[in-house]
Amino acid sequence: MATSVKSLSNKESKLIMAHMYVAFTALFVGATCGLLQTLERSGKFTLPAGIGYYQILTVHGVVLGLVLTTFFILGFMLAAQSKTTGGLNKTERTVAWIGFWLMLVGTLAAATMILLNEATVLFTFYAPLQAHVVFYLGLALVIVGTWFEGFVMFKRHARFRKENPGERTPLLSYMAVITMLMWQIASIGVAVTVLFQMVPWALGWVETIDVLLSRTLFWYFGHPLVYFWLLPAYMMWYAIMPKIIGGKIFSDSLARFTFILLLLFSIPVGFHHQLTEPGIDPFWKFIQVILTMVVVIPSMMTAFSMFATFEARGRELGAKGLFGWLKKMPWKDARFLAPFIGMLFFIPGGAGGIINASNQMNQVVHNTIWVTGHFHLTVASAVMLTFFGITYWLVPSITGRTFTKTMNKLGILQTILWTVGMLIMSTAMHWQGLLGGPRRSAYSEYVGNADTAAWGSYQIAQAVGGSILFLGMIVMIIIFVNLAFFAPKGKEEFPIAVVSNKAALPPKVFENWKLWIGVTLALILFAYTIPLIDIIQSAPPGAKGFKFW
Ligand code: HAS
Ligand code: CU
Repeated sequence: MATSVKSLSNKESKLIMAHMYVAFTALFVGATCGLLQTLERSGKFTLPAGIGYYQILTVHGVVLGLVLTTFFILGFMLAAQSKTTGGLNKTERTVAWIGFWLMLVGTLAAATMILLNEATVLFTFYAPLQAHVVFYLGLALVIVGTWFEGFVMFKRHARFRKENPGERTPLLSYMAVITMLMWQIASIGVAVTVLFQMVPWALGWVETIDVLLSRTLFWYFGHPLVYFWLLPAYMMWYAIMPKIIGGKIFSDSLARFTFILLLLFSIPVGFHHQLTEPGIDPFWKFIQVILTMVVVIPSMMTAFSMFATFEARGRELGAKGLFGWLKKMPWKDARFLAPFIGMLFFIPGGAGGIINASNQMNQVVHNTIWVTGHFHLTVASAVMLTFFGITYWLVPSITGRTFTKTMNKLGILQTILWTVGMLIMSTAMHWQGLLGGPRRSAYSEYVGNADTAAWGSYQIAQAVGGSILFLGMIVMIIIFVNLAFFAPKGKEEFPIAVVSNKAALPPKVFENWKLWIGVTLALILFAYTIPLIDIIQSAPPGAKGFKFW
């Protein structure tokens, strides 16, 4: 049966927990830097020992945006896939371990360079800022490591299909495959700019770099990167949330179709990060903005599915009216509360995204701290609260422990702290952004300017929010350590929901991978070929490397 939950071998549990240890170490380091940033920007605090604001900001972005997410996501997806398909064989496990070690060595190399102040280039490592070559090589290793783990997931899915012909493939495995397909295709872009542009330039083999080309290759990867964070949260919303509220998956086929659309449309949209960048033909910016609006649709479908799931369950329990289901939800269960609040955050987060993608409005918000507010609603709230919710059952079910009532209470407290902290911080960021407050910038005092004087109170609010978030992070670490090492032994459920309509098998074409990869590549070629030719042919003289720190 595709939907039954399988048990994992000890060897596989080790593999998954290895990912989680790195992820939560990253949470601790990254969120601590986050606190320091908000304090510094408040103007009331100066970093000690000559540590630079931008160095801390680089640690924060790289460690949370790239390390925490990637390790958590791969660990979670390996677990979800194994629980539904029946686990990895020895070769698959070995390949996954190779991937893990490549990622870890790459992470440590990049992190060392940042700590040595040799790579203070922020998480987007935009040229012409130039880092130490080891930083770039470290990033490349991380990417290559993820490819190994991605291939393991492809292989595991294919093996399930071969061993169970004609059966519905497990939804979570299907979703993991789509997520990794999107990731592998997208990360080729960043690998190319890192290996062929940045490494030779950082080594001094070439003197200059084509800045626009490198940023374009980065954003070809950068937007799917944010969906690489989001899709695993969607996996939880579609396939696990229904089980936690005692319901069923509203529609398995709709969920799969949503993921197909996300694969097709997440990549050919990178220009919406470059709308203010000169050198890209406005026509192609316009095309990619339209494609951006198309990639919003599967998220709208997700919102619809989630409402349907909640309402169906609510009505089963006797709820009436449009929002009667709200009263029937398990509010006291942290496994529900955290991801549910995540969903609520995603409503303004997504709306903000549509504002960003609208050309004229982008001119107002681009490079202001509004954008920082946007991604703290999306990745740092919607996604992270969902990941915290996942941790509450994932970790104990793997370590053979239980999520006790006390820990559940702490989980509720952590959700409240995160919610309040993020509401204060991200609202202040959005508002200050509308007043022109810059992003990616330390505290600055433009004395005597009436416009900028208004920023101060918002920066204080961000420090207040940041401090509450720091407390939330500490509570989360306490819960994680408890679940990993100290909670009482027992059997924690790995909640996987069943489909409401078992008879309706998903259309066969959904597993036609050649077709979906083909359409994805065709869309990418359509959106990128001509503008890339333009960019390369009319490139201005390249830029020398700069180290401003
Ligand atoms: Fe974004 C910048 C556009 C989604 C992350 N974004 C960023 C950056 C990050 C980021 C990190 O067009 C900064 C990068 C940098 O450093 O420069 N974004 C969008 C659009 C969407 C979007 C159109 N972003 C995300 C997600 C992210 C993320 C997801 C991370 C996880 N973003 C942009 C643009 C920029 C940008 C521009 C560049 C700005 C600039 O100028 O630099 C959309 O995909 C959003 C669609 C989402 C929805 C919401 C659906 C709602 C759901 C919840 C349902 C709730 C329920 C509960 C069921 C339409 C699914 C209901 C219960 C009740 C009681 C009501
Ligand atoms: Cu984007």
